[in-house]
Amino acid sequence: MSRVAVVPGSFDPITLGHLDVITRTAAVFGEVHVVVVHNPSKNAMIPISRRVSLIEQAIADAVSNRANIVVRSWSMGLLVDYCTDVGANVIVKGIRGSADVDYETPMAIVNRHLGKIETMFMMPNPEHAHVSSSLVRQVASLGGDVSPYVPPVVREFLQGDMDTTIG
Ligand code: COD
Repeated sequence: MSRVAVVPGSFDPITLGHLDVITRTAAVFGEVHVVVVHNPSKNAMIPISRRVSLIEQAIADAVSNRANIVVRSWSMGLLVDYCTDVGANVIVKGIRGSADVDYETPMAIVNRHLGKIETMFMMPNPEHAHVSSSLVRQVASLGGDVSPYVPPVVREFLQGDMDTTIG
C-alpha cells in the first residue's frame, strides 16, 4: 500500500490555508509531494520556479521535521502521470466549501479513471477557510496587509520589490 501522497495546486502564492493542508497531510502519509502544477486556465502572477522556492521556505519556517515533504513543479501533462512516476496513489485536495466540491469532484473521478489515483478531500482549518491565492493577490496589489493570510516569506516577497526578487 502506497504511503505517498501528492498535494497539487497553483500556489500563486502559497497561503496559510495551503500550508495547513500540507502539514496535516504530512502527519498522515509517509511521504508528501507538494506539486506546483501549471494551470493553463489561469494567468499566473509568480513564475513557477519562484512559487516552488516560496513553498520550500514557508515549509522550512513552519515545520520542524520536514524530511517527508518534497516540493516539485509539473508542467509535462497529466497530474496522474506525475503520481505514477513517484509511486503515489493518493491526491489530497483542500475543500473550503461547495464551490471547491463542485470543481474538484469531476477531476477526482477522471483521475481515478485515468490512473487509478484516489483523491481525498481535507476539510480546512476554519481560521483559513476563507483564504485564497486570488484574494491574497488582490489585497497585495491594492497595498493591503496580507500577513493574516500568508507565511512570512510570502508577505516579504509580495510587499518587497517583486521586480528584483521574481524569477
Ligand atoms: N484551505 C484549504 N484548502 C485550500 C485553501 C484553503 N484556504 N485554498 C486553496 N485550497 C485548496 C484548493 O481547494 C485546491 O484543492 C488546492 O488547495 C490548490 O489550490 P490553488 O488555488 O493553489 O490551485 P488550483 O485550484 O488552481 O489548482 C488546481 C490544480 C492545478 C491542482 C488542478 O487543476 C489539477 O489538479 N490539475 C491537474 C491537471 C490534470 O491532470 N488534468 C486532467 C485530469 S482532471
